[in-house]
Amino acid sequence: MQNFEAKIVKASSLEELEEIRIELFGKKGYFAKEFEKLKNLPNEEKPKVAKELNEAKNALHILLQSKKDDLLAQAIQQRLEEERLDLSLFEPRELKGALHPVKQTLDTIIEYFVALNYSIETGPLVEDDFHNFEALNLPKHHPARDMQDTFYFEDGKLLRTHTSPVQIRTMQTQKPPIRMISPGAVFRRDFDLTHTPMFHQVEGLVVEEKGKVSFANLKFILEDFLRYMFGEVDVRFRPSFFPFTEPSAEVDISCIFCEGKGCRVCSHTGWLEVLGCGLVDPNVFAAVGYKNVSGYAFGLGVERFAMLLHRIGDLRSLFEGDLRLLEQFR
Ligand code: 2U9
Repeated sequence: MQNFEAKIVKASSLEELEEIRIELFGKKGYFAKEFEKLKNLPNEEKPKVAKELNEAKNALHILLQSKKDDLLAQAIQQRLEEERLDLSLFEPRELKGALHPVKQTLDTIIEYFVALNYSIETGPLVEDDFHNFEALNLPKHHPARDMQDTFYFEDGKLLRTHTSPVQIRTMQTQKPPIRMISPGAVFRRDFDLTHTPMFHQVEGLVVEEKGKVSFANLKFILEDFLRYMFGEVDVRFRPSFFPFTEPSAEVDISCIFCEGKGCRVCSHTGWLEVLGCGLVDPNVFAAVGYKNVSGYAFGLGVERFAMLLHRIGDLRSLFEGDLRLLEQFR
């Protein structure tokens, strides 16, 4: 009996185990023979031996069954190992998407103004002369209207050259107070190292009852915004000119590359120009029929912000769709 137990335990395959089973429980097997022998025993011994035989039979049966379960599990495991699929044939490349750095920058800018309760306004890319130029105090002979700078359609419509027409449309449909930004794509006939025919702007406009907003409010908001975007930079306002604002200013931050000491990026001036702004010209308010109001406005180029924030040296790399650039922004 011991012998059988050892044999079962040592069995290394299902076939071997099956042979042992037949040897034990088959028609001509060990137990069949043993039970057969019972006949020859004296009657008084029969129950005792039969009981012992039955117990041994049951015990071996259980042992055999559990050994069979083990060997089956092993066989399955082995088959899994042997039939394992080599999925590396299908190169497990990361194809996860990412927001384009311009879009990320746009989102960062928008978040600042949304927190200050500015609304986000959008408008058509194809504009008319009135909304893109006339209402913005850009007179008929202004160089910006030149075929050289603007994409015109045959019917006189044009691709907007700034997002300012959105502010005009907003003032035409809403009463003051206005507190809005207009993010979006704009188009100019310009293509060189620092210009692309399409780029993105965010412009802002605040209009209140006359006397309620001043250049000081504009200065405060823009200084705070620029420090939100670029960290602890110095900010300076230089007098400038735009047809739609009076007075106007261009806004510089201390160079974030050399901290104002002077380097190649800031042309050794220590300053980077990042914004234009001003108080809205009265002619613009007149064009939309606003009376007794004052307001301020500003504008920025999103690609320029993205380049400064992410230290991107060449504007064109933002438009080439090269995955090696984009993968760095995941
Ligand atoms: C209305 C009134 C005033 C928007 C303004 C600028 C100054 C400006 C440039 C920055 C870099 C354009 O992207 S850029 O090339 N913008 O300097 N934009 S004030 O003024 C407005 C707009 C709309 C009704």
